[in-house]
Amino acid sequence: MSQLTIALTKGRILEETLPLLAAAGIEPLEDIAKSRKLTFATSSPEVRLLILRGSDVPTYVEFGAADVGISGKDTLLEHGSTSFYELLDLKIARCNLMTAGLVGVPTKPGRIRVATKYVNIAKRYYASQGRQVDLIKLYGAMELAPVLHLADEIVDIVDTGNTLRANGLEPRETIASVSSRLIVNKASMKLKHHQIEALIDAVEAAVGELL
Ligand code: PRT
Ligand code: MG
Repeated sequence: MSQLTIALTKGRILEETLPLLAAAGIEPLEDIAKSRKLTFATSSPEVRLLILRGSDVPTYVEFGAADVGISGKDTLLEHGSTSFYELLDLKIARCNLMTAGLVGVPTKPGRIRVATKYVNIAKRYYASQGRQVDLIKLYGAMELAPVLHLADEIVDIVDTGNTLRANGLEPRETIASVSSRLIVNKASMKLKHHQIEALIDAVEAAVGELL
């Protein structure tokens, strides 16, 4: 069998991915949390794991540096590429991509300023609504932008809504529901078809069991 490289997203997605992989018979040979390594051999000798920044996972899979990847749908939408297959919804790390603004301040008519790390998603969403926006790219703490009048609205991930509320914001519109997805490099899908099919079947069964 050939080597199969799976790119994982570190952070909260990783925590929910590892039990799924374990149920599918793939366990890292050392504790990922306690290591500074970026690649890990597994209990399945032909399978190797990469631990990446979320936004790098689609890039590794697109170029075939990894055969398979696990990514948040938000990351896939922002990456905006059809250059890999999205084959499985893992139903983990679920949340919503939403617009939000200051509580009690109605959406301004006309051109507004929107702060987000999801500039591509925001650009497409507001265009689809026929609304004119100036986008401001931020890398974190989006919730601060409306409070300090840097922006009228933000586009961000919302789960319980607690983070918005704690900062005097309210959710407005839902852009997409988000969960983590399994993606596959197009050439790998041809060249390693049986291995990848087997992996997907095993992970899909694990998703059903652990749900
Ligand atoms: O480091 P980097 O900027 O790449 O990402 P990160 O540090 O935000 O990564 P991490 O580990 O938080 O994981 C991000 C991924 O997890 C996202 O791409 C989503 O696919 C998924 N996910 C699921 C979430 C959440 N739920 C979530 N609640 N990502 C972020 N949040 C944050 C959100 O940004 C906001 O600050 O949680 C807050 C909102 O939660 P509530 O419950 O207060 O509404
Ligand atoms: Mg975070």
